[in-house]
Amino acid sequence: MPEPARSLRLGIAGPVGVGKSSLVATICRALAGELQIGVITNDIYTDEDARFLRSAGVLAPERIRAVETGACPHTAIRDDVTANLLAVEDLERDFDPLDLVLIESGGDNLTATFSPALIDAQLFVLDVAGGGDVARKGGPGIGRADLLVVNKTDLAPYVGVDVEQMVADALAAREGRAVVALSRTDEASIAQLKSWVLGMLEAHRAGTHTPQDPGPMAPHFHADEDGAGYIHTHDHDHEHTH
Ligand SMILES: Nc1nc2c(ncn2[C@@H]2O[C@H](COP(=O)(O)OP(=O)(O)OP(=O)(O)O)[C@@H](O)[C@H]2O)c(=O)[nH]1
Ligand SMILES: [Mg+2]
Repeated sequence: MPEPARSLRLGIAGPVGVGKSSLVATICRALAGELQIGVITNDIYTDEDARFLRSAGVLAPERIRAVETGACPHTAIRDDVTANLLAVEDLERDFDPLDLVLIESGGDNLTATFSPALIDAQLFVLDVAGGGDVARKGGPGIGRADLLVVNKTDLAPYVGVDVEQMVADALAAREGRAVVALSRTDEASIAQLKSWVLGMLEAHRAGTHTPQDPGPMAPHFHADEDGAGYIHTHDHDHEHTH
């Protein structure tokens, strides 16, 4: 079967500090020997995540590019993906042929997921330090991202979280979709993550994977400058400002 020219575009979303950049570094470390990889990071005000990844030495520094969103991260991965899409296409052109492009969202909240206009598949990341209950609470990323990662399992004993229970809750919330319990210090868990990425790449190339939209954000409140505010939703396709 002919391989499509385009890379697998893999999004990584999840709340602030759950270990998204570290996970990108882990994937690069595990796969840079066998795949051609590029990385796009999204930060609100800085290019700090791109600098962290360059200094980790897991990829040639020029293969790691930053998009400064200047706004809520979900705006740039869901509502108007233009800046990210241009960055991905530039990378793909400059390093043709790439196998895999990893796009890290800025840390947002439980409702932020990638639009399938930007990515082919997405990971949603939680960490045990955020609390064992979070997986049960659900939301579009937890429920319907292609893979849910329960990260930093090495910290579980220190924060009193039962990882097995958290994974069981996640599996129940996900109706059987994949969950990986991960720690950057646990090689077996890294092997599981690697094999999931390779499986997704194979499905992408074979044309058997259909990108899914995990769903719109829930209606939410925005404050106005005068102290009042308004509730709005994202359950429409057109662009808007925020
Ligand atoms: N113990 C432990 N710490 C981890 C692990 N992965 C990441 N961390 C730490 O968690 C903190 C946050 O990691 P990052 O990778 O920067 O998290 P992030 O989700 O990219 O953060 P933002 O981009 O700011 O939302 C750092 O101090 C990491 O060293 C892990 O597997 N175990
Ligand atoms: Mg980060």
